[in-house]
Amino acid sequence: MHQLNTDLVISSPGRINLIGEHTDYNDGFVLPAAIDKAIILKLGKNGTKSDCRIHSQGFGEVVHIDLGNITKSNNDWENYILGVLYELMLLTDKLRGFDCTIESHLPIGSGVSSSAALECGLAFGLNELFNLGLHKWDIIQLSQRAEHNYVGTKCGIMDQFASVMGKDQHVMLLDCKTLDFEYIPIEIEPYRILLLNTNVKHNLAFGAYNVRRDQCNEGLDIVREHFQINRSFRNVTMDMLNACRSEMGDVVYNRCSYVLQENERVLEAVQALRDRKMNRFGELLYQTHRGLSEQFEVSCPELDFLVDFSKEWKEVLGARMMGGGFGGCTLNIVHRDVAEDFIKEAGKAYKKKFSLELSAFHTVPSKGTSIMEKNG
Ligand code: GAF
Repeated sequence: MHQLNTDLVISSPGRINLIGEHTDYNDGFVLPAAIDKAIILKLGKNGTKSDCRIHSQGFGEVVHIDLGNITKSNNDWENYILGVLYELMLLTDKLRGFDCTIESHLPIGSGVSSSAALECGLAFGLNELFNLGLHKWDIIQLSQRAEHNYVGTKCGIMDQFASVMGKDQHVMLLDCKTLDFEYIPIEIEPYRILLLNTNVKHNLAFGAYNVRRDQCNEGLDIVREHFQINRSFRNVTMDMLNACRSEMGDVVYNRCSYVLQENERVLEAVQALRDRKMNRFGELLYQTHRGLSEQFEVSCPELDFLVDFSKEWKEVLGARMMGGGFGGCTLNIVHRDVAEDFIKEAGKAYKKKFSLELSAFHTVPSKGTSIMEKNG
């Protein structure tokens, strides 16, 4: 293999989301943070006009991409790269050939959004390398478009936002309608944020995400046939939903009522954090999990099992599935004194039930995408 050039090293973190799931693409509220685990991208100009050499250490392969001929690949991870390059080429003519080595410290498919970390890290790094003059919001939004157009997931803005905008020891309350956001210090001693990774990703996940989005839109359209409101979920009330319930049918009604309730929970959770009412904060996480499992139907037996298991521990204030669903991690708020025992016991019970290994990691809210090293 050729020696790849490195002028710049970028760290692009994964994210957690404390509360506010499946609300981002419904103009709602979310409360994410970047985490202390990241994808590292080593980038350098290679002197060519359009030849990009991308080396994924995890997949052990080097792919060549011609900037003059960007088309979708059958290779999933490559589409994240191709999507970002495609979107960048629409915005600028300053991009030239480059080398990139990708080293991931994020568990793939675990719900901490390695995909957004990769997209944003690449866009951020190329912006720096070629002086493209993009702002952070350009990077966030073009990375989201890359995922829509090249990967095919019609994701919201949360993951890309969290990866780029993260701040040490803070979570972020983002209003996905206005894109206003606020940093909120996270002072939860003696509790810890613990992720339990089911190590499963049910293949339903991909299509089901877009289906949920369509169902929410369908509900919104039905409400708008009866009430004069602008096309945003934020203008919908529970009374409106109830008035349209029979027309919507149970499935669409359940999706929409979940979204309205979840938005309220996010705001209440922020207040609980500010008031240091950690017990209430934990209860809200359990409520969210129930909504995701029963109304939004994006959980799975492995996630439900872990959340139920956590309820047997009074030192665990709350737990819920995190991210898009159908696998990945649960997020747990655990007293530091029992964290190790909890991990051990959860691992044993999980293995007994599913014959699968559980992995666990603590996270702390951390800074967003940043430059680790720059040569010259
Ligand atoms: C995935 C998506 F990418 C996010 O935009 C968000 O919708 C999340 O699922 C669910 O809250 O991570």
